[in-house]
Amino acid sequence: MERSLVLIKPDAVQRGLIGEVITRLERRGLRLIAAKFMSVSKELAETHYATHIGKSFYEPLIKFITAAPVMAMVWQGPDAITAIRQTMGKTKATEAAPGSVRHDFALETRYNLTHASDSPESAEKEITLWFKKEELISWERDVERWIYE
Ligand code: FUP
Repeated sequence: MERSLVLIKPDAVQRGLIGEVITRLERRGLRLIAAKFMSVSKELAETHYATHIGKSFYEPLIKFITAAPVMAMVWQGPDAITAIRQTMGKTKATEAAPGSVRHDFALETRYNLTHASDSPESAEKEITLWFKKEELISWERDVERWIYE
């Protein structure tokens, strides 16, 4: 079973797309195990995007992610990392597959609405960065037996 950090970023929050993104992940069959609506400090943003330091889009990206609240979440399921990134679509909105969140609602790379972990290793790192252990909820979603074994 995999887990992924998912951020509904400031553009999606401002545009009233929190429910839309959550609905798509719920309908996919994934299980929500943590969520908080929060402001992002510069320090948290810089740690989260540390791999991009020095790139041309880094400073605008930090400004963007700290400009309004985000909905931070952890979702779990089989192959969750691939499944969630597929539901969101490619980072560059104009390359995102039809039917994906970014295809359906975005045009530009920076304003691409969501973040989702790209590997099990970065997922574990990101979940630890954004959530305390006690904020992760252990529960059974009974319908899962009709979605996967
Ligand atoms: P992702 O794995 O989808 O989060 O994408 P990246 O780690 O490559 O990029 C992180 C964020 O940086 C993207 F969500 C948007 C921003 N970005 C740009 O603004 N311009 C770029 O050319 C690449 C990324």
